[in-house]
Amino acid sequence: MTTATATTVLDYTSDSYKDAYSRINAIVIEGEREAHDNYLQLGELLPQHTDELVRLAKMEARHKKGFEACGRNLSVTPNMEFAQAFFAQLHGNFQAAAAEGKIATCLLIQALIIECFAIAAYNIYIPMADPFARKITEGVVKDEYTHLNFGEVWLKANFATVKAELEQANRDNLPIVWKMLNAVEADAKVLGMEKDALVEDFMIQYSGALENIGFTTREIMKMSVYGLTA
Ligand code: 6NA
Repeated sequence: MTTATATTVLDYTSDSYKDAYSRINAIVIEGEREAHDNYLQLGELLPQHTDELVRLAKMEARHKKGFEACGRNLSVTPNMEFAQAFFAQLHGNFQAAAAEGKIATCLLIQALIIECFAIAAYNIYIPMADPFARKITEGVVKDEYTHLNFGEVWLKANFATVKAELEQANRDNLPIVWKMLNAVEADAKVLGMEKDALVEDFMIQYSGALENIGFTTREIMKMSVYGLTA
């Protein structure tokens, strides 16, 4: 792979960059907004962890403010309708699971899938970002690892009872991630982010999380295949 620096390839003031940014920036703002709401909802489902989950929710609200500033800095208006449609399926599945009290499914969607998606996206974005957004995103990505860790710790502690539910939740939600990646492939490329790199980073984070929770390598292989059939 060639390693050109972002500043030599990307013009952050061009119409094409700003057009793509209006959707990608909206996705991260909406993602952080929904993550905030999801952690508050998880706090209601897990009364013994409410304080910690409220703290995680507040971090997400701060991230949202940071990414809103990134859009303003480039004079870009985020396309929030696009972003809401982008998250609609995962959002709907989280809401349905929360209504049924399916804590493991909620954690798989928010703390594993969405956090791994965010970590992959932010890791790939940082070297290509404008200097203002780079600083903000570097701060954010550190926090997302602690959110992933919350999910891993709880799911590991409850692994025996939630294993089958997690396998079903993976089957239902991993294909959605590939659809989401396809939907942003062209815009991500304009921002200097390659889909292959996003997929690779996501799978490294996600399979690592499944391993930490207690799944065997063979089980993780089987679970990963569900994404690929989307
Ligand atoms: C949502 C989160 O912080 C970030 C979404 C990025 C696409 O969990």
